[in-house]
Amino acid sequence: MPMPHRTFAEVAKRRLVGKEGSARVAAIQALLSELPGYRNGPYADLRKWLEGELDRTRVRAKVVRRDSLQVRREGAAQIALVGPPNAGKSSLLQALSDIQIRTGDYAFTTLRPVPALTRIGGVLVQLVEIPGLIEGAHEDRGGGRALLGVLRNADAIVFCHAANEPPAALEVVRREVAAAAIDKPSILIRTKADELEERVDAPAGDECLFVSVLDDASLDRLREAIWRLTGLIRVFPERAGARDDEPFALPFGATVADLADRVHHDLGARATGARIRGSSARFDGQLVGRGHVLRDGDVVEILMR
Ligand SMILES: Nc1nc2c(ncn2[C@@H]2O[C@H](COP(=O)(O)OP(=O)(O)OP(=O)(O)O)[C@@H](O)[C@H]2O)c(=O)[nH]1
Ligand SMILES: [Mg+2]
Repeated sequence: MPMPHRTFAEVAKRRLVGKEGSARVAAIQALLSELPGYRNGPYADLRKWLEGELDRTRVRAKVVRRDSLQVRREGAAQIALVGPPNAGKSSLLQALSDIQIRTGDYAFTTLRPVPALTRIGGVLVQLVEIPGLIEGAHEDRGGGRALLGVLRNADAIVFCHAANEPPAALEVVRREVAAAAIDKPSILIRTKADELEERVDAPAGDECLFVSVLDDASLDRLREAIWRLTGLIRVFPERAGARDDEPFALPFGATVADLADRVHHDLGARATGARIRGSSARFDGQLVGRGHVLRDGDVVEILMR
């Protein structure tokens, strides 16, 4: 008995998320070999889609070699890690996701933007290490213009700076970002906090977080700070009394109708309101209209005509 085609499509998407190049090709080929061989109907459509993905992946692999700076957006938001060389950006990327990346105790270990997906409270967020922003980057020194171009596409920035280094190196990077007229929501983190003999205060006016890849609690705080930076909210639909494990990520200010629309476009028009629990509810099980504004963490049972 083959897997229902809808389930197969879900499984396929899950297995491909975050994969590029040869890993993606291998995953697609494995999926194709598992697909029942019908020549018509939904399985044939899936086969066509997978074969198309195979071609697109191979084309991308070639393009990537020529113009390695493009980063394909994935996940609910794209957050750039920016900072001086050797600040520990790659180490953070590695600690927050399952990619393998070179880290090293010297400058310019990473030469190209590197994306990685991290899961925050059930939502995938894409992190991108932006390497090598040196003085004069906005005038294209060190290929800076293309790197800044990648940064321009991001939704927000995490400035990374080693806690035991003087702030001058970070200032260089910040000046280049400002000179390129890139102005996005950002936070500052002080990395390698485990190397500090005693905790120093953050510069006034900055939201600043001390992080060490050796300290899981600090990484959890960083995840939450990154989530706040996305400006998104996580909302859990509830069906037949059971809460979905995977939340939907919606823009700040989203309503019950917006959630219904995302769950299924059919539902958007049909939703009359919802029964909600969570911080936007005055009490558990409150009945609200379709225009009710949701908050992060709400559990929502959509009611419809
Ligand atoms: N003690 C300690 N060392 C760290 C931490 N994070 C990174 N490092 C070390 O700092 C060095 C630089 O780390 P990377 O992650 O390569 O830094 P990067 O910012 O990606 O550097 P470039 O790609 O060269 O710009 C490596 O030797 C890491 O092992 C940390 O939290 N604690
Ligand atoms: Mg690096």
